[in-house]
Amino acid sequence: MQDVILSLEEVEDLAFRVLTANGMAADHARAIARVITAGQRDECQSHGIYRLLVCVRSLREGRVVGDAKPVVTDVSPALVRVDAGFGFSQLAFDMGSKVLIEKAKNVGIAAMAIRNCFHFSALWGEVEALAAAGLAALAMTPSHSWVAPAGGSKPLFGTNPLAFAWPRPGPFPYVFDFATSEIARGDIELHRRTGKAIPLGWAIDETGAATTDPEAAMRGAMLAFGGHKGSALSTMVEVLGGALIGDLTSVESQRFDGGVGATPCHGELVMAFDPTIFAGADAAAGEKMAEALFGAIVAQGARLPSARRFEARSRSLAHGVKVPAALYEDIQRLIPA
Ligand code: NDP
Ligand code: PYC
Repeated sequence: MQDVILSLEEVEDLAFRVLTANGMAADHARAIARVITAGQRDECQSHGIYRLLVCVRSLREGRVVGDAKPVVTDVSPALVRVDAGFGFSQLAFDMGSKVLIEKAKNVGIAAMAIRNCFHFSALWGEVEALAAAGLAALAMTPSHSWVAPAGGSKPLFGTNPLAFAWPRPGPFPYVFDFATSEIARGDIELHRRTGKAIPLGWAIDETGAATTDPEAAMRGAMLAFGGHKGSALSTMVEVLGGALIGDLTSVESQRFDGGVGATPCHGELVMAFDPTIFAGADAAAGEKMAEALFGAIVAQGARLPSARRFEARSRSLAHGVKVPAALYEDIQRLIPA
């Protein structure tokens, strides 16, 4: 089947129409449509327009509150909490991040705990927004228990993404953003949709044997990236992005889902650091040092994380995005006649 070519405006408009036609309030739909369009624009297929399928399932199953009003609480000089009210996370992030930025610029370091949110998006958009305000940033969130700990064979951790951004001169910050599993769950779902085998090393089946079958992988367990190291980072995401902020771990989020297959519901921790306060008079020297480091990475022929995404962004802004025709048709069908 051919791909369908859409402009970014068409993607955003389609996402908005799909969401509002399924009962989502306009403010949430706008925030989510923006994030989904950014995912498709940056050729993050697992977190672009494909996510509309799960968003709509979550809405139709009555799990997500489509018109939730996030409540922002100023907890302390360095901590803002946002109760997303069991809506999707995007509006809560947009509202809370304004306070987070202000706090980080006053105190030097600040954190935002988003609670009670359904979370499906890639985290790079969030840390990029903080870097655009001149801050370094870290973000992390649990998901559903799909990933076995290193040395184990039963699902326990979420795919638990961890993202970092460092502000740079010019349009693009330094950003990495990865699942602490070998691969995001969304990529396995996309392999299943298109009937493609997954690479060995992503997952094991229910008996604990390595598998290339996406169905068997989804019934079995995904693997943590980097063995015990990814497993430890994933544990950190569970405790900082769950236990610390008074919200659910991935096991609890899975239990809360009750087999519906909705977007995972839990919390998120976002941290921001102001280099001008940390380094003071040495901030400009610190920026130079960081630039020298990035330059030295590239000088070896290696690439910086997000370089692929930023290239995709330029391409999509100029030429629009490709959406597989079968996916496009499935999404069109989400708008009731
Ligand atoms: P990838 O493994 O595709 O990429 C991880 C990071 O590594 C990216 O920053 C990527 O940059 C970079 N990278 C990849 N190859 C290289 C290379 N050769 N040299 C240098 N850097 C490289 O991502 P994942 O599958 O782990 O995660 C995909 C997305 O899924 C993430 O955005 C994550 O936030 C999201 N996610 C969200 C979840 C949620 O609960 N909300 C759960 C799990 C994942 P580039 O993009 O430029 O290739
Ligand atoms: O792709 O692993 C994933 C994922 C989980 C929640 C949102 N994305």
